[in-house]
Amino acid sequence: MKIPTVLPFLCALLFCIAASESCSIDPSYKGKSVVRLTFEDDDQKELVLSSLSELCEIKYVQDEHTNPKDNFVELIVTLEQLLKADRMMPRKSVRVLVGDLGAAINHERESYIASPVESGSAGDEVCNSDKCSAGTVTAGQVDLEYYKKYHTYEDFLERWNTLTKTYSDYVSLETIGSTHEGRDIHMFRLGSTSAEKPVRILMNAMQHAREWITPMSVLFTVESLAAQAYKAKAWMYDLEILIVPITNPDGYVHTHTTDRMWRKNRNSRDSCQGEASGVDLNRNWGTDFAGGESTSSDPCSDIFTGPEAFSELETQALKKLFEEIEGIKAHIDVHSFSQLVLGRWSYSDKTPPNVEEVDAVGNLLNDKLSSGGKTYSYARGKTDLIYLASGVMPDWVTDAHGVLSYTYELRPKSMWEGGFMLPAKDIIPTAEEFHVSIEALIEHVLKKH
Ligand code: 0X9
Ligand code: ZN
Repeated sequence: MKIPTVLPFLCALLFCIAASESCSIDPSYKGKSVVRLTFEDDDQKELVLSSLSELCEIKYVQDEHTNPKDNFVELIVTLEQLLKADRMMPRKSVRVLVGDLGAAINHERESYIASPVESGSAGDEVCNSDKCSAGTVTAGQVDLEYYKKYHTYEDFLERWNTLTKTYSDYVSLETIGSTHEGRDIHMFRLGSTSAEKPVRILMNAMQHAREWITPMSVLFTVESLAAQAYKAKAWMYDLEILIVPITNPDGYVHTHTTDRMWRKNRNSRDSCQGEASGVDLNRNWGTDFAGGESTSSDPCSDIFTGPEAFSELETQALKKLFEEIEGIKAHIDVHSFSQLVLGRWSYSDKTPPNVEEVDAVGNLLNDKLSSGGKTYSYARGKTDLIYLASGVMPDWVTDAHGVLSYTYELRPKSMWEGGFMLPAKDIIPTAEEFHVSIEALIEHVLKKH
């Protein structure tokens, strides 16, 4: 009689040993769920997480966004892990945010990414049918069709080039570096070439590959400013806007081809389970590098710092910009998600220089971002809204160059509303509120300098 009772236990044990040795979550995420676990205390957290890791690797989707007040983590889990968490914790503490992540990714691919027909042939004279309308650029207008879906890297390249042709007097596209896999890193330069010492603002999007809304939003601003300049040239005379739409092109391509949840670059210097480990570019900057706030020296971690500050070609390319281009008065590092504006410092609670201006502009930008009807929040240092982080870009920008610098976290507010997979219908409103905030930043900078 003992056999039937012991057998399931033995099987479970064997499964557990086998799983802990070999189970890693495959990048198709088929049948995997995204779950939020809210813990009563750190002891419970440790117990539950170590039990789940016996079944399969623990894959955090957004540990970094853990609200320091509410002790929770968001994980991608197998069904077995989900059931185990459910057994170990009160029901209300286990919240399934995405039932089938693999299915959600497939849905996004099928419905939210423009096909080459929709986005191709931008500006081509032959392209005068409805099929091509998403790729058309008409001088003086922002083409909203293009912003109804997400785009592949190749589509972006085509679009960027068309924009520079349409607005050749005030928009150019430069190569500021190249990546580990040999892709160019591009930068738009918008504004007048006539001013001797223009005031400059620099923005870069997508240090993190999975944050797809970010290049869409900054591109919308490029198009909006270019259209505005076409209609009323005067406003750009003393101003130059520099925009790096995709800081991490290798990572972005990887999110389309292989792993939608990929965050880092694709450096293969170190490996993780036989694959390129990549480096978290927003932990690779020189201020408080590897300082221990949300960093890891484990190549498999999403917050892997790399071997030393500026070890990566992408961070080197942007660093060089700050060293070579004079007159940069403000900088925005564009991320998603959480609807936040984050001022300095990221790595510590210390008061930043010019704290009044940092807070006043941070609040202003935050109000403008909230103009589209969604609530954004402004914070700096460690608050209920955000953890500290070492080696991040805006800290270095302020620290090394004294430039006013913010992190944006665009829509949505939570994983519940899509997380990195913001529904395509929200691209335009997000891009519009982003643009409104950039106009306010331009006004501030022009008034001051
Ligand atoms: O962790 C990051 O690099 C940024 N968040 S994200 O989810 N897009 O990865 C935030 C960086 C700034 N962090 C703080 N001010 N704490
Ligand atoms: Zn990010």
